Amino acid sequence: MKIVYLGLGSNVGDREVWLRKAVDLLESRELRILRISPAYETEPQGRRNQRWFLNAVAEAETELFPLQLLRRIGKIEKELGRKRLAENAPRTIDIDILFYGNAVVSTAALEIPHPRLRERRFVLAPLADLAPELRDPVTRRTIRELLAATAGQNVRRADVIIAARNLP
Ligand code: PH2
Ligand code: MG
Ligand code: MG
Repeated sequence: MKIVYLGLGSNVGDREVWLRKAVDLLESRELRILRISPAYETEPQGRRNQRWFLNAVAEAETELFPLQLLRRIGKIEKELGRKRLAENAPRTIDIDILFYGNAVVSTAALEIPHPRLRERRFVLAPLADLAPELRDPVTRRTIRELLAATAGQNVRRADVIIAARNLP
């Protein structure tokens, strides 16, 4: 069993509904959702002229291997109507593997930890709510330290709760 952190983001339609549906579809015998962070309203990074995102992070326990998890995530994104029109295009749902235990994976299909998480406040703020002392296995910095280095990107706590159906 590995502890994994998944980044969730949506900026199309009813964003909080997409996040809730993603969490419900992720939950399975092989992947148990343990905790969900508060949700954040976040300024789009990269392609700026699009709607703000709703972002959150899920902590889960899984027996799926990284590529199995990636395939499962891809199916869920497809089921929730994600169309890959262009890189960084608006999306109903984006689910990214942020951390997979302490594993470092570097292949063409998959990179773990997520290669851009260290400069993304929209990932680090919700992640720091769950695991501020978690250490990035590559830079050896904690999430708290990485978050402190990303001041300036606009993220605000949103007034919505993305609880999973079956959380204890
Ligand atoms: N995802 C991206 C690119 N830019 N910006 C915000 N605020 N939130 C995201 O989830 C996001 C982004 C690529 O996946
Ligand atoms: Mg992404
Ligand atoms: Mg993605």
